[in-house]
Amino acid sequence: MKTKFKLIFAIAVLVAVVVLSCEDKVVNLNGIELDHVTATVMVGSTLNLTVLFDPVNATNQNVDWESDNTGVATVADGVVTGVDLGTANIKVVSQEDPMIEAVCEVTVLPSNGQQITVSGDITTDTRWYANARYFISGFVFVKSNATLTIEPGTIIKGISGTKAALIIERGSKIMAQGTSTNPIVFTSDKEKGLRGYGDWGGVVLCGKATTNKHDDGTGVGVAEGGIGSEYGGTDDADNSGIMEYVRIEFPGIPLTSTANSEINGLTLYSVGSGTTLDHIQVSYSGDDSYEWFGGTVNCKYLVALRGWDDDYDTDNGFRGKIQFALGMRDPVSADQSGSNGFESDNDADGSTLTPTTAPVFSNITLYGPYAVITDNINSLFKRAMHIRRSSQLSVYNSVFVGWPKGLILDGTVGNTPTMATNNTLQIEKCILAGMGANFEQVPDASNPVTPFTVAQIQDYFEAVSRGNLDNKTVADIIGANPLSLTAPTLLPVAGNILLTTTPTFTGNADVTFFDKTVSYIGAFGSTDWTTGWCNFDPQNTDY
Ligand SMILES: [Ca+2]
Ligand SMILES: [Ca+2]
Ligand SMILES: [Ca+2]
Ligand SMILES: [Ca+2]
Repeated sequence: MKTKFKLIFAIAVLVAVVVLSCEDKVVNLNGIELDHVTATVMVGSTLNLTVLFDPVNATNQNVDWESDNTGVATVADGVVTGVDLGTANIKVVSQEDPMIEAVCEVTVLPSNGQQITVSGDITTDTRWYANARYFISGFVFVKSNATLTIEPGTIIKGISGTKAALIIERGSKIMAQGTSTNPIVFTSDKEKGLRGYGDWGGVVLCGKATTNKHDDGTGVGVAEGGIGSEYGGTDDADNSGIMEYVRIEFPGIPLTSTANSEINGLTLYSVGSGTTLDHIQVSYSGDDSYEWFGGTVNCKYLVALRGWDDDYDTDNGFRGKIQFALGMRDPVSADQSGSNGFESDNDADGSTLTPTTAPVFSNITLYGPYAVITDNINSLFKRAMHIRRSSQLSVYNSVFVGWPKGLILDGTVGNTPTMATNNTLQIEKCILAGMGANFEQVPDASNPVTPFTVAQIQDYFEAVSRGNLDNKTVADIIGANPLSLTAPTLLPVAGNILLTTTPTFTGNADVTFFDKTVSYIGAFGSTDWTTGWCNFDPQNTDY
């Protein structure tokens, strides 16, 4: 051969050898992984999953993709698209060896601003996301031991006209932990300026702690207002979850024409002491702002703004401890049942069934209508404290400002006056300021089982050992300016009697739950704990 052809032949041989040797070196696939084992994607958004081959130079890198729940997420060539809320397993399978596969669990989250309507029962663990808007329609029950977790900053609206309410049943939990700058807000679905009392129902927790209610004869009650969930049991340490930095606005709907058949802003049925409740504001409730029926849950940092009926209502054997609570009333809005700061019954019959209603309050400030204006007060406003029907409510280190009446120890039915006389019911280091009258006799003095006259109540309240005061004015407590309901000044000024009176934590207040290091009377010393998370003008807020 000529030299030129020898060269071409040699190159051809070399190429053939190289090709053959490459074909000999097929690299088998040992396994695959995905770059995520779990991932999230929003509805309508996509997520790219990357396959990691072992070895990286495996010859056959062809794969197939599949989703086990295409209603939640679809996948094509590693691109996952969120379809609806839920989870889907996205699987990638080797075409070389179908036994080689990898899976990513994809959780599909709401898109930003997505409107989600919730109705009926929640029976599995569920999360509500802050970037969505939730709408509650009708009674929504969390049941079957499910936990509802709500992210900080989540806004939930009750759909007006549907009797919307969120009910956490026995054994289930709510985990609603907002923050001081990013609270969770339950509110009306109406536009600002159009919201009102009772636009929706409210939040209801049912627990397994003891109550003297016995609808079934064994210490179990049935929640009122048409809810029908059972409450009560034998576990006073029961845990219904956590609510912190939560606002509940425009709730409290009177559901039927029957008395005592309403939903309050926050209703706590036999909620146990394992539950954490602090930094909660109920505003514009169409019934009581807070009502407890039995149970042992302790609470701190509560606000009742412009409630329709009572600020803090206790019944049926409730005996938790409450420290740092505020109430502010709209002088024009009050309830036919008589709007009180505290209203407390052992039960509706004034029976002596146990456990006895015996909550202990400390560091409470309850502003009545006269703290705001001095005339044209709704005549249905009654007392700062109406303790009746065998209740043994105790209150320490608290101030009550500007109510028509200060205190009534009502013996019309039951033995509440006896409980005061024997000092089971304790009121100490409290101030009544600017009352129309400090004390009130039972309505029908000729009829009460255990009469307790104004003079008797006064003797009880003014006993030197109790350290109470009842000769202060509204101005003594808040200064010359009336209380602003939309931008209240809550801290006492230097030298105010609230700051110069030493609190006491003895008797029924000698319990570990209370912060006994406080040096003041009422809900506030030098720190305004409403800052950042409370809203005193929810009527004019865009949600
Ligand atoms: Ca009520
Ligand atoms: Ca009430
Ligand atoms: Ca009540
Ligand atoms: Ca009432």
